[in-house]
Amino acid sequence: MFCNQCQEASKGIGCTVFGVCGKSPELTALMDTFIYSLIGVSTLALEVETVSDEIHEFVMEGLFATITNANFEEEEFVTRTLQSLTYREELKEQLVGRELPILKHDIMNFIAKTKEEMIKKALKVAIHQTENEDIRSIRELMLFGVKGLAAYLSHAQKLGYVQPSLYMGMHKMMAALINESLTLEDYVSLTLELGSIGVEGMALLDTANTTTFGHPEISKVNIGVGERPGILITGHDLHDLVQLLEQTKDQGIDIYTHSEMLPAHYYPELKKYDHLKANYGNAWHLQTKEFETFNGPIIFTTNCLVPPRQSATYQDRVFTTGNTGYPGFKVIPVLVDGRKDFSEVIELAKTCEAPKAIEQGEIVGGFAHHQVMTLASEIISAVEKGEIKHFVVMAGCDGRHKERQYYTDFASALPDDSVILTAGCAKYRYNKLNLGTINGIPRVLDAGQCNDSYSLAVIALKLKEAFGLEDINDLPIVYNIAWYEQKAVIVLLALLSLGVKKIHLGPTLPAFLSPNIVDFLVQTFEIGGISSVEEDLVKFFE
Ligand code: FSO
Ligand code: SF4
Repeated sequence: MFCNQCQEASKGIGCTVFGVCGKSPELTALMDTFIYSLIGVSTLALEVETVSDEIHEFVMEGLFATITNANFEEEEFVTRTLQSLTYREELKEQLVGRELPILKHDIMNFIAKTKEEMIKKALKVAIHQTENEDIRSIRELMLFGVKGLAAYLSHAQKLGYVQPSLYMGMHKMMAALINESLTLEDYVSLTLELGSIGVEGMALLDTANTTTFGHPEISKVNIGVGERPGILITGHDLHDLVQLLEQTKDQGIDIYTHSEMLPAHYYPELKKYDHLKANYGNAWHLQTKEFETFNGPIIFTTNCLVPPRQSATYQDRVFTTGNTGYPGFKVIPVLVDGRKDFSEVIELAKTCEAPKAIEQGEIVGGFAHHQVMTLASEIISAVEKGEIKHFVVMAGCDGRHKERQYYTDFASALPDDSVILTAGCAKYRYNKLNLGTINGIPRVLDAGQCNDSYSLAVIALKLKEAFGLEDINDLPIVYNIAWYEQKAVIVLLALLSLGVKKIHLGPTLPAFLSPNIVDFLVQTFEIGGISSVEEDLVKFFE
């Protein structure tokens, strides 16, 4: 096997024996062949007259399912690959009589009917097999970015928000991955185009979320527990959460959020449910410990699922939905009208004990662009008076490696006149540090989930306007971003496409970037890594 798509790739190069995340060589191969089949579908989608929503969504959901820590079910990818090849044949029918060279390509003709055939096929068709190191690197950058894009488009679609041009953008990027006539320069411009599509995708999701659930507002979130049994919901899918909240009303149970579901507490249309009780625990990688003490059922709506330890006691309390899957975990049924049926989870919850407290107190969040802009005059005056000297964007991901302690230390060591802007699960490294306030403005402003990094870009653009600056890079903003998986890749590409420079990316640069591509990113965007807190505090603020 070979996989290098996340920050925890073994030895900073790639997982070759077994995934650090728990992905087996067989699953890796099945995903590679599945991706190859999807590239075929996307390539055809660009050529034919009509592509059904079903096919757009199939590609989008398929990409989402291959994101790190989303789905560990081998059979799922066998089924999806078979479906993908069926769609390929249907699309090809629309091209009968046309002499397109691509129709002779293996991607349009290969057959894989069994799991074994699919696993074998991967040896030749994984994007990682691309010979030229730099083309391989940029193709991987694009593939991983497009996976992140697909995840965000999927969330928007669930709420009824679709922009067909973004589906076509997704197909265009996929088709480029096997196009041998493209030069490195072509790939560079496509990558930046992907970043712009990422901005549009995140803007669409922002509209979907804020129109459906209202604008996030300053909110205090309880991190303790109540006395009633609870259901813990994790992942990013607010559409699943609202259905769960509806179905659990007046049932004598409470709903707790975990990890990236925390920002649900900031939305008026979600926080109005009294039984949306608290946020339990921390970032995704601590789940194997935290799920032990929760006592009640747990629902995974999206990544990040960590395979349970053999000794885990919570396995028969776990449910998956959407693109998540793990052998042995129960799956939430979907009704004919598309709604999810949480009745089994609810009945199970009623038989469970209340969660055991692992923390107490509260945290404050809800600083997405709309809320921050209502505070604009206070913020601008604090900057003008010199009370706020720097904004430090510390958005992104958390992860299990010890080196991520850096982010806690960095946040603690920041001068008192700096404000952290955050989004994503990276915040758990410093959102409970009590870093205080400046003139009533908290020093950690949490915009929301990783996709709400878009909010941080909007805030930066609006501050640029408010301060009458020409360039977003003239703002007193430092970017010290942590990454883990592929959604962070689209966030990074989106920021680059908006012209943001001097982003520091850590804890390590992506393993899939070749030295030449790193050079390009350094030269063009002044991207850099991180070193020690002491050195970085000097370097970033000079
Ligand atoms: Fe992923 Fe990062 Fe959003 Fe985390 S991009 S790892 S679970 O921030 O949250 O999906
Ligand atoms: Fe390794 Fe990350 Fe790939 Fe998992 S997703 S196999 S940890 S590189």
